[in-house]
Amino acid sequence: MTTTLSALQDWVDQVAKLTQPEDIHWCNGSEAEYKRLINQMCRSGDLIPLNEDDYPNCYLHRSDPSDVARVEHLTYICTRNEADAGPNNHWMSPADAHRKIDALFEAAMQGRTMYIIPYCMGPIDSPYARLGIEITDSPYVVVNMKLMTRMGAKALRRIEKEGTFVKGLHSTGDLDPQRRFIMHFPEELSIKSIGSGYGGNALLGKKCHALRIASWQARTEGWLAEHMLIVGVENPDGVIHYIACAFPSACGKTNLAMLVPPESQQGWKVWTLGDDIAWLHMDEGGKLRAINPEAGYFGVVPGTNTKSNKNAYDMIKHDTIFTNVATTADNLPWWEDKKTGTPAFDWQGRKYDPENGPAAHPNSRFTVSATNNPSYSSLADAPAGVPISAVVFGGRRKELAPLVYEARNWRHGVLVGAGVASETTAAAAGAVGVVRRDPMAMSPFCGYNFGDYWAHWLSFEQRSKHLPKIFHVNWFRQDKAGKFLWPGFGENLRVLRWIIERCDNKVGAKETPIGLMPNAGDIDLKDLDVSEETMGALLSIDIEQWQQEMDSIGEYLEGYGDRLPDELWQEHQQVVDALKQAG
Ligand code: SAT
Ligand code: MN
Repeated sequence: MTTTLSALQDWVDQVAKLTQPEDIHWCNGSEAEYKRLINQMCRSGDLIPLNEDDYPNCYLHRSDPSDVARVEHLTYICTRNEADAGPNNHWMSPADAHRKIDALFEAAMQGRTMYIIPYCMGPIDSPYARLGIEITDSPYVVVNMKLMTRMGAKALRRIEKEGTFVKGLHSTGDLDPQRRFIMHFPEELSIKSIGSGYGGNALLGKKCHALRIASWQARTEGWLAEHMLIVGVENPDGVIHYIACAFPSACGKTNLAMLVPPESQQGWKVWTLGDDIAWLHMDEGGKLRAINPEAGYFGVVPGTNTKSNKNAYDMIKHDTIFTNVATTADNLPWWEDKKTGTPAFDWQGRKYDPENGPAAHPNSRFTVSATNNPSYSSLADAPAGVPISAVVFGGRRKELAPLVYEARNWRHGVLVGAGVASETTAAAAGAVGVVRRDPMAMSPFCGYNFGDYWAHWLSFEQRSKHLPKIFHVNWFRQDKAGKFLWPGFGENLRVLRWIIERCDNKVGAKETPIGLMPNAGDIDLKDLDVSEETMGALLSIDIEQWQQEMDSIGEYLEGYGDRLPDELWQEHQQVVDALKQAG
């Protein structure tokens, strides 16, 4: 397979000349091709087949121990004007970036096969979908892209018809962290990544294309590319509300997207549209509609058990690629909190020894096709996407943020999103558990200046009177002894129900300085081991702490200088004033 599109052929020729691969393979996306690559990787040791009886068609990949998470300090946005990348990104001039990274790509594929992966982000017939080509020398990337995207011949045909596509060039290089870079050129719709084979650094359709480059495209074209799960919540009458939620990496997006209603919530059902990324477009009626650009999940494994996420537990029992989990003596995959089995070998393949830390890497991952998911919504393939009733922001906060509150209006909601902060997790290299600002959960993923991004969010208010309501949730609040106050997981449905009732104007709310909060008794606590007193603590706001929080948000926003929209300052001042009055 080659191509009729000369711009694509020219680029492939250029890349081949620079990287000097031994072979070139155009991926057609077929099952046979997937199997062939899997078998080849099993022979080379890149993949280890897992227990075929209990985990059919499941494989383990062990990455280089220095290459286990996204590397934000090596990730660059390369725009002509530095201010367009903003203080939220590392910046390098396009000329310097190309020079630096092309030197590393020189002869990088010698002795290797160069794979050309045409892919489509979004349903293949959707007007909202966007196309890309990833060139890589990693068969691990190819098989992951097969599960994560609509990849192959159909995508290539659409690329040839439309002529535009995002160019992604990737090589695992020598995996030396000193020679590792993830560079984005939004003005050229291109990405270059070298020196890592891991997830978000190497599967260029995901964070690099569907968030960093797409957020830039979205701004010029009038839509939003967001770090959000999309979930359909069906009530006992069969009415489904669709909700899009933005939480930072490893804060439970996959669990919420695949939520299993507890027994007390008779008749409620939850359908998964997406677990990580949403593209939101405004339709002719002024409604925001969401598609999930991805076709699979790249989820955190540790903590997955039949209680926390039964759907995910079952979903990853077949046709799954595991990365950096441990194994048992009978070659089953194992991870912390699996609640069954014992580890024999850790994620590095060493004999398990608790002295060496957790058996599975805390950021170990599964890759599966979304169609493996028992709660998969068939509308995940609908070209027009689904209408969004509510947008929900959230983070991991021990204190401060209540279980749930609602923004007064869209503008206030943009401030609530801009003020998101969360304790860091193992999804990115660096310290874990430190509170950092993560506006809209997009801090590592927005491909341009956050000041311009908030202005873009605010601009939607002028375009429609039917925008979703905006909420903030926090499942992670703790008491003084460090115990979680809210049970989370399936019980989060109770909070989603309040959110839906607010969208349908079926329930009232209490005005507070930070927004609208549930009245006592409006969140269903039936059959739940949460006392009225605990609920009071979950829904309490500490005025003094919030004053400090608003100061800290203000300081953060000031960093955006004159790119910060005035409306956001006004909203900030309004909350500050309300807190002062209450205090
Ligand atoms: O490594 S990924 O960026 O793909 C996963 C994540 O951090 O959410
Ligand atoms: Mn993510």
